[in-house]
Amino acid sequence: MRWIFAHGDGDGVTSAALALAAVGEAEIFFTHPHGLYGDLRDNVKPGDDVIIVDIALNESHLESLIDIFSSISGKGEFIYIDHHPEPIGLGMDELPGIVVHDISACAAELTFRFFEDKLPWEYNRVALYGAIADYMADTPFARRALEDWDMRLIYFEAGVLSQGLEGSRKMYDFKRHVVKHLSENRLPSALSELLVRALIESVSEEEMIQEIKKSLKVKGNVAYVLNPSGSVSRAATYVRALAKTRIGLAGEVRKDTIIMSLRTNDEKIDLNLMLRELSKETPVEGGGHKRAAGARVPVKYFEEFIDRLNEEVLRIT
Ligand SMILES: [Mn+2]
Repeated sequence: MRWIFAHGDGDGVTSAALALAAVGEAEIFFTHPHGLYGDLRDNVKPGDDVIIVDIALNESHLESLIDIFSSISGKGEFIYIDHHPEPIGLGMDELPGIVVHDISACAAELTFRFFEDKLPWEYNRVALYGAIADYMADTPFARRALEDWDMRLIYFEAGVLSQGLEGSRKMYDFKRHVVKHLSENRLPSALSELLVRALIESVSEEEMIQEIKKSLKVKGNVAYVLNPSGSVSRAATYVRALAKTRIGLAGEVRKDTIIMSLRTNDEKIDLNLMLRELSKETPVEGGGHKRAAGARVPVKYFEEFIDRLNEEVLRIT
């Protein structure tokens, strides 16, 4: 059996579609850094082939992950493709199996380039949708690929895909259907359910912006909003822009944990590094990219967490 483990966002879905188109058949499983270890352990049987795309490696599960990667790659084919910064204290060349790791491009671009000899050139537009979804369309590959198409069509389709997926967060069967659809290089807008979800998502995003204006809070250099009506990753961007702070944070309270997205547009701030450092000494689990990251923080630690972020901002700037 062959598995593709992927993130459920635009970059993850397009990466999975490209990998599926290249290998022909596979079970698609959506996961995230926090769940990767458990999902591999509970699903992969000895001898299975595994491709992982667009999933960062978490500090907290690192040793178990390396063990399970070794046991998978000992009996089957194991390919890990990712673009998130590597975990502190691990060189990516220490990982077993085939590792494609580059933080300068999105996972869909890396996946397309890795499987390029197995894919018709027209699949470069699937990689472009992923690149646009992950705000990483300004790479030499993406600029060149865009020359093969009309930019406005590609951006429209990438927008339908990103908005549509944002509006179908936990609908894994639907997302598997999207992967299959894209693996045939069919247009996102040709999938009517995706198109309708994209339209609904855009309207509710507009409503959410109005709502954030009223409910945002500012503490030092951090503006935040809890339980926005839409996606926390979008809300984090809007809360920062509306409050004109250096960091925007939006979180969803789930029992005693806040699951959040953080965004900055400040060149000097590296959110991934800040969160990974905090993960080592506080009950925070988080990471991602320099400008865009995610974290899980206990509710009772939230206020102190905001203070720690503010201290870090003051320390580095
Ligand atoms: Mn990505």
